[in-house]
Amino acid sequence: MRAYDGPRSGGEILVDQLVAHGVRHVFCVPGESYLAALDAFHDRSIALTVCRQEGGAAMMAEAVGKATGRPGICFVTRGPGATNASLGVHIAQQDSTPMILFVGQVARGARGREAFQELDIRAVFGSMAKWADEIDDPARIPELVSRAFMTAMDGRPGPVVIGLPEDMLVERATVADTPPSEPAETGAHASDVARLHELLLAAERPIMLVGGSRWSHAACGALARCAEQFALPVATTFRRAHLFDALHPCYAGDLGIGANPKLVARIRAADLVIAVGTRLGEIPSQGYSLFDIPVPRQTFVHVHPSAEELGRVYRPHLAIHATPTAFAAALEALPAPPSPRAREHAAAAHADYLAWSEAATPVPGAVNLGEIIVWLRQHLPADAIVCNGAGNFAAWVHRFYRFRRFATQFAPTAGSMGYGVPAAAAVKRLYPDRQVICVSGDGDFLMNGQEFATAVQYDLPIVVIVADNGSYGTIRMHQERHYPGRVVGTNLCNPDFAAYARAFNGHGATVEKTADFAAAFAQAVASAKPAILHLKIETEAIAPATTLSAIRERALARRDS
Ligand SMILES: Cc1ncc(C[n+]2csc(CCOP(=O)(O)OP(=O)(O)O)c2C)c(N)n1
Ligand SMILES: [Mg+2]
Repeated sequence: MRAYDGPRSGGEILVDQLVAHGVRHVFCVPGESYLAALDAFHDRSIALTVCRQEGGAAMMAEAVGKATGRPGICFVTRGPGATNASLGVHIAQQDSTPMILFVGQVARGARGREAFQELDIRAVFGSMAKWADEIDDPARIPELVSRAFMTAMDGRPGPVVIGLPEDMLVERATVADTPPSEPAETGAHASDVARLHELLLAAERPIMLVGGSRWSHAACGALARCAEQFALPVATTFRRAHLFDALHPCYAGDLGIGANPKLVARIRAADLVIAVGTRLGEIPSQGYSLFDIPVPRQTFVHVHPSAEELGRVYRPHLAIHATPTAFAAALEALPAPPSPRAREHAAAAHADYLAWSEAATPVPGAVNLGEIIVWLRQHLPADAIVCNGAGNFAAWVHRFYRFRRFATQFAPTAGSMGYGVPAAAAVKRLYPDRQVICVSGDGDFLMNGQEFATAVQYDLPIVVIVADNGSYGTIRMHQERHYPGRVVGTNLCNPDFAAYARAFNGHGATVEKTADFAAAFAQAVASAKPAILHLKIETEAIAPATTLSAIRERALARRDS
């Protein structure tokens, strides 16, 4: 660490701060507004990944935050760069992910004149970030960067946006670096744990819902052991399936979009619901229908690392202000003689999950995405990472892929299309020895498909599966439900995605039959290049359990009745 070794430029001080905080990767699109910071990366130990669009760069940084629990770092230029990057900031907000976006800004003396590409960072990001500010004095960079790290990680993690006036970055100052910090582990109070213990022992139909961030391998392990001791069914909330081993005898399933109706019924009928780490947003609460607001019918225990989330929507019977890691450790220490009835209850919940996810459902067309996901779950190693963005194609991933380990799933609870490719590139950059798969829709892929070039540039052999149904299928589905037969603004005329891959100097292949997938996947892996497998899916095959025509017919019948 550098300390008082003579004046450094603001750019140097800043990048030295990142080094001091243990940052290994930074994602950027360059801009003339932060040249002095860019220059400082030239001879420092941080790996810089230059991206093709700031939305992609910010999503990569967000994925690093998800993977490590420490802020993912992104650098972009002022107006156009920061507004492109806002996608990743919004994901970090909704997904509770630590992330810091540094934005090159106009010179201090020009501020307020609407100078070239000037952006009011505090105003624009004020409602989206946990903290948005600018650094005006290079001597305060260590202080403010330290605060940015703590703010991004502490309590409920989230994004921080910091503006860097370009003249501040070249000004020199003498200042010491600040050492790195760790977020506070808020622990459960002994009397709350005792109360929870009583509730657990008295409950006949308990269930635990896990989600949010601030988890770790250790926390997931402790929770799994505790679930086993108490014979406590555990469901994961939307896009957090990696928090609990799908083959654990207490796993009750994925509480997301298109959740197993038996799981939803089980939660409705529960006498005790323990929500850990999750804020129970609109999707896991099944459109705010699962629990009464503000007071749930079920005895409701809410465990969250942020005091502000406790009682925000649901008034809990027992509120526990604790991180998942501290809570899981406290829970594991409790004695638990589970009754045979409790064991039966947990076994039934797991059996429901296994039955729901076991075999792919039949769908129209020659390529069944469900069968492909089942094949992947049977053939990928347990530590393989699966990324996706948003669209109906993801329903097959959520239902049929069985996540076994922490941090193997990277998907936006914010539902932002275009997340999968940048997330896959970022995690492959972090973990070059692990297999990284991205499942995309045709619409979803082209929202950030340009980052396939980044995967090629940095030699990141990810396999991207593009489920091409020629449609913004999700919206078409809603359209057929509400305006049957009136298709407008949802059809897509697509490129040859395999040729797209080859044009970028990657590997590309088209899959027209389910049976051809295994060989195509093997070839993609053997190519050792970033690869795209273009699946030709019928538009009709809109969801695992229904078709577009069936949705349309039901809607027409409703209208005519
Ligand atoms: C950035 C962004 N823009 C728009 C939407 C709204 N939206 C949700 S799903 C969807 C269509 C997804 O299409 P595709 O990726 O082809 O997947 P499909 O539903 O066809 O499987 C759209 C437009 C969104 N979620 N995110
Ligand atoms: Mg589509």
